[in-house]
Amino acid sequence: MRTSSIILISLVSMMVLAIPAHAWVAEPTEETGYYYMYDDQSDPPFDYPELPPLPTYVAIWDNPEAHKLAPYSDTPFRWHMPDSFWYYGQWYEPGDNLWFSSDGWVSFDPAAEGCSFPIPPPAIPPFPVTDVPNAVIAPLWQDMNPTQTPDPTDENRFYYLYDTDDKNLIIEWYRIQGHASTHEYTFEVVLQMGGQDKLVTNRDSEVVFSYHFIEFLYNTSSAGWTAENGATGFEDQTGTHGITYPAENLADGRVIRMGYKGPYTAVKEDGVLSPIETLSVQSKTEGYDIHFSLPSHTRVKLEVFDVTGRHLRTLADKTYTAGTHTLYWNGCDAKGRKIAQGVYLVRMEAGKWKTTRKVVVY
Ligand SMILES: [Ca+2]
Ligand SMILES: [Ca+2]
Repeated sequence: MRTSSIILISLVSMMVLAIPAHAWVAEPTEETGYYYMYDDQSDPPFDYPELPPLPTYVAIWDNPEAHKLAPYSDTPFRWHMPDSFWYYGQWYEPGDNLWFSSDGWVSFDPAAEGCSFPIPPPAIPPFPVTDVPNAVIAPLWQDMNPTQTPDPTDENRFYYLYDTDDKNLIIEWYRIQGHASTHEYTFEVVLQMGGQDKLVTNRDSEVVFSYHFIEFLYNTSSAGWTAENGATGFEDQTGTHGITYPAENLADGRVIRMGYKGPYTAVKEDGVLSPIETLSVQSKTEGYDIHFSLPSHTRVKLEVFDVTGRHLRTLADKTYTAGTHTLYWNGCDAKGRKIAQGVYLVRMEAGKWKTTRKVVVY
């Protein structure tokens, strides 16, 4: 009896140990630059908004539409962004660059051009790292060596694919080898782009939420997944805020997601949000409420256009005080006629900022 109790207790302990305690959430705080991270769907980081399920690993190295990156050196590849991405309170827009490194990271920082970003293991520092480049997103920062095997092999290479429909950028390091060993690692980073459509403001809960996700996906490591494999994490544009993910929690099939959630009211001239991030159009039974916030006294022009660019009405053209404002639009054009069903654009010019929101009239 006593023996079986001990066996039972041992089994329970083993089961507890066998269930990976990976749920790891960093609540959006000043310290983390409002990013959060989680890797376990059963433990979402907050109630609002609903998040799509975590993706699963989809290899791209054998996809004929994927680009194989060359030359096979540590010189980062400069990619011109086709769509916008919101990262640590900054917009990166079409035509801006994102650099991909064979060493398991990407960066928005122009200092990444030609940068080898040293400090290889075993001196793996946690993120953030003030050394340039900054704005680094690293699924597995290690001193990889993709020159160890000659082309045309597909292994020990990295690839990227931009899905224009889903606006997903996928970068895969495929059986990439560590510099100091023959260990191979296969993993991905996915950036969900999509411009302002992916930015949501919710006045009720007073948050701004961005669906510009960053996802790290892990496939296999011939060395297993240990803290010695490299650094996993991301940092802001100054390299002073960031999050390190405990590398010993990585595993085959693990997915980590990061996104943005910040307070709606955090509107500062030099701070997190500009008026363009706060503009929202809320449909009412009759007409629309247009909300926006200003960091200071600002001249604001709000106009309605149809999708062909035809001007229908000026809703406002005056100076507003700092703070949050709501403007009602009855859904009529300048002559007081109800506008027809269709898609319209509300354009705001607020000081140096310009932005538009789509409005669907039913
Ligand atoms: Ca840095
Ligand atoms: Ca390297």
